[in-house]
Amino acid sequence: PFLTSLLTHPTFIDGKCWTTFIDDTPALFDLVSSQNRAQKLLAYLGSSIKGQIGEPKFKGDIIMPDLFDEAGKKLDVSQPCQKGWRNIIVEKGPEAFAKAVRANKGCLLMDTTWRDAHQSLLATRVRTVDLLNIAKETSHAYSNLYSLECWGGATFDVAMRFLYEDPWDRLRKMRKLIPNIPFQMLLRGANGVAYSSLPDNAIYHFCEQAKKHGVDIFRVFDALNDIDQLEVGIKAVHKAGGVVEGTVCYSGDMLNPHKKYNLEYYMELVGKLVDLNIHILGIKDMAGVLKPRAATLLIGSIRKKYPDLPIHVHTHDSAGTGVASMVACANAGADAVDTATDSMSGMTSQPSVGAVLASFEGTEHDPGLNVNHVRAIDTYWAQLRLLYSPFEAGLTGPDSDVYEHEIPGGQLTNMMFQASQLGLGTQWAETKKAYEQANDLLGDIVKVTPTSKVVGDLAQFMVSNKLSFDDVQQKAVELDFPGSVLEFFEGLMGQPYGGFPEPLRTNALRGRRKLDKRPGLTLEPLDLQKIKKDIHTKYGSVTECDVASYAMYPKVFEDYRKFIEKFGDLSVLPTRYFLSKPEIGEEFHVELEKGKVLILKLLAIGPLSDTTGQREVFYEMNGEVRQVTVDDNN
Ligand code: 3PY
Ligand code: ZN
Repeated sequence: PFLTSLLTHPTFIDGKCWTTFIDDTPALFDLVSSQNRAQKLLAYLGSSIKGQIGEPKFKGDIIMPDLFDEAGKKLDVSQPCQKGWRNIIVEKGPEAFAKAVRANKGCLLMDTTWRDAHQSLLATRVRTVDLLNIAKETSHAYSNLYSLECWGGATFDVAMRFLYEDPWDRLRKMRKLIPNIPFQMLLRGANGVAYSSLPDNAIYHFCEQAKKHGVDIFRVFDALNDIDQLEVGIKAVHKAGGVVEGTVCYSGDMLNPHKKYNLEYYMELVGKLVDLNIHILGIKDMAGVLKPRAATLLIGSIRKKYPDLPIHVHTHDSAGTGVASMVACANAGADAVDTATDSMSGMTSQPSVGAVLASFEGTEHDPGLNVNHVRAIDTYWAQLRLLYSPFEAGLTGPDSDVYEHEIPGGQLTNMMFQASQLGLGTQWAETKKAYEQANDLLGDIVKVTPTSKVVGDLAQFMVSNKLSFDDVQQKAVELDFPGSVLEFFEGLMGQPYGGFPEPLRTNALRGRRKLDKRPGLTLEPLDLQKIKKDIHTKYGSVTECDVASYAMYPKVFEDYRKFIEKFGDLSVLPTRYFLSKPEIGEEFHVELEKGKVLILKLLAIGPLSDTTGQREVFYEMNGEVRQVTVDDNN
């Protein structure tokens, strides 16, 4: 390609080449690099010939919404909106922001569409390009949001593992297009965005990068509400200068006097969080089990004891009571609640923004959003939901059984998806029952990533081995428990409230260690300088963000870097072609970078060779025929 680039350069053709022409003409290399990128892209497109991901239900061009002002004049959204709550954070800092939120009359909203909603409905698969395409409009339509939840949780690992994207790149690009709305992320306390505890220095380093590259508000939780684990994340966010939303995970049913987690438990935990100087209190109802009357009692009690503490409530709409619960929270004194755009809401996701706005209409809770703008943005998401249809779990309605099994929203969708893929539809009821029993066996623990996985793994283990509650207790010494269950019993996820169940823990561990303090105290600090050097040696370039990614997910990060070495940056590829193959003869465009557009057409797919396991795929690229050899086995 370099030779072609040189031989076709106008200066070369004119015979006016000078000796340093190559050195003085970096555009030659640009061309080489775009040709390389184009070839890598074709290789990826060729590999999708197998159609390994799935056919979206939506295939046309996405129609972008227009926003209109009160007088019916079209709003100019060519530039991002500059007005919003983030200005207070930037100009005056987290304390001033917390005060302003508390002083605000209405009940503000956080939009979860960019994180939890797609994590809970579409296996976290929404790609950066589809977020960026609606970013400027969102900055205008949602300018009065408390925050836009758009990072952390599962998005971090899924971005690299399944979307072949750099989560940091996503963060920086979103930030550029939405300067006015606070960005919120979900931080799993001492686990960062990973599934088990990391050395403290990795958490501090991660939070520093996250704040630097665009996160404003950090919702810090721990999957067992273990205050020592929470403290690590909270201190790291304080140090980084972020807004600390210290969070209580709500579990069980505090209205039921026989249940473990009662009002007293929650009030004590809130007290401990307040002592850690949190700016905002988060109440995280990850399974959607906070019934309206419980919401009134819980939020009302916190409000009474801590009149100055801003309260932000999160729920999932699994049973269908999400809107009623959020209204109850607002009535009881919550300052902000979570919703998702209508077409990405409901069931395992958050309650719909349209329904909450309608419920707040004419009350003192007005969140200050323009309903028409909110609905206009939803027309975009309705199309995206169809575009991502291969990741739908096939939920058909609410599930009030959640009050018994307490499976968190995202996990419920995942488990259903797996059950339907395995053709275990009939075993689904059994799996839910087993989940409930597994939770009881483990001591009725708080269930959210990563402890929800422990309960889910034990439930599946019980179903597939036909083990009853009593069987597990009686045969524990001889059972090969799933790894996550053993890690939990070892204490690698922190200490559960009320302690570990005995003798099950001892019988299952069979001599393995038992931690009685937070795991971080026994972990050696990561050598971040060495990680940086190693990445540089292996891949030629490295940033502090890469180091943070590696610290969270060493293997996933390395696989991602190898993948992009082979196929290049796929973030430029429209989602339709990222997910599935084009039709023969279908023309489509890919903008490699501003002004460098590839016009592509799939011409033909050759037969599979028995001897090599490969096939030839033919494309037309900017008018020229290109051929790629595709390995059908990778
Ligand atoms: C996560 O940790 O990713 C969650 O969404 C927990 O609710
Ligand atoms: Zn959630």
